[in-house]
Amino acid sequence: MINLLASAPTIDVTSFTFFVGTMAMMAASVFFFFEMRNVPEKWRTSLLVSGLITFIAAVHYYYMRDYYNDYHSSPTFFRYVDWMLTVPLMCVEFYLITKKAGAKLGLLWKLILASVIMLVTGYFGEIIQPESSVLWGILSGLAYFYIVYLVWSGEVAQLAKDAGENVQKAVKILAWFVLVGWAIYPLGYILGTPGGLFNIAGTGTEGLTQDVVASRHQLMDVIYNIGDAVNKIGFGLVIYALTQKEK
Ligand SMILES: *C/C=C(C)/C=C/C=C(C)/C=C/C1=C(C)CCCC1(C)C
Repeated sequence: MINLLASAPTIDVTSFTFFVGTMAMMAASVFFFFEMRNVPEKWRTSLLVSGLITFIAAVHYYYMRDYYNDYHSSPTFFRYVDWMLTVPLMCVEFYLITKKAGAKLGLLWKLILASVIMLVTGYFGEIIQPESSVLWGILSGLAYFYIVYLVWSGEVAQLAKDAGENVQKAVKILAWFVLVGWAIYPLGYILGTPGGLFNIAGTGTEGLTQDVVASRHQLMDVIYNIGDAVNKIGFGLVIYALTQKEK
C-alpha cells in the first residue's frame, strides 16, 4: 500500500484506481449512449456497442472495488468475467465497421474464438495453475498475436482498404490500440505473477513473504486498471470520431 498523505487517512492507490475506473467507465457510457442520437443511423449500433463495453466495465469495476476493499486481494474472477464480455464486443466493433466492405460472420467468430482462447489460457495461468504461468502466458500470447495479425495485415486490414478512407484510418488506430494498448495486459501478468517476472530471479513463491505477493498483485491490478481505461474508453472514442467524420 502506498501512502500518498503524510498523515492519516492512508490512501490505498489500488483501491483508488478501482474507484476512478468506475467513474470513468460510467461517464464514458453516458456519453456514448447520449451521443447515439447525434450520429447517422448506420453508425448507431457501433456507438451502442462502445457504450455497452464501458457500461459492462463500470458495473464490474463497482464490484471489483468492493471486493478489493473487503478482502484486500485481486478480484481476478470478476476481472475475467468482464474481459470475457467486453473483449468479444471489441471484436464486434471490428466486424461492424468493416461489414460494409463485406466482412463475413466467419471473421467475427475467428476474432471471438481467438480472444476467448487468449483469456481462458490467461485465467489458467493466473488462478488455476499459477505455477505454470509461463506456459499459459505463451499460449495466451499466441492467440493475442493472431488477433494482432488479423487487424494489422489479415482479413480486417484487407477489408478496411475497401471500406473508404475514414474507416481505413479508424481501423489503423484501433490496430495500434490492439498492438500497444493491449500489450499493457501481458505486462501486468508478467510483473504480477507471484515470483515477479516469471520467477526469473528464481526465488519462487516460497521465498516470498505474503506482503511481497500481495504487493505484486496490487501492481498487477493497477496496470490492468490503466489498460482498461486506455483501451475501453479509447476504442469507443475512435469509433465516435469515425461517426463524426462520416456525418
Ligand atoms: C477491456 C479489456 C481488454 C481489452 C483486455 C485485454 C486483455 C488482454 C489482451 C490480455 C492478454 C494476456 C496475454 C496476451 C498473455 C498473458 C495473459 C493475458 C490474459 C493478460
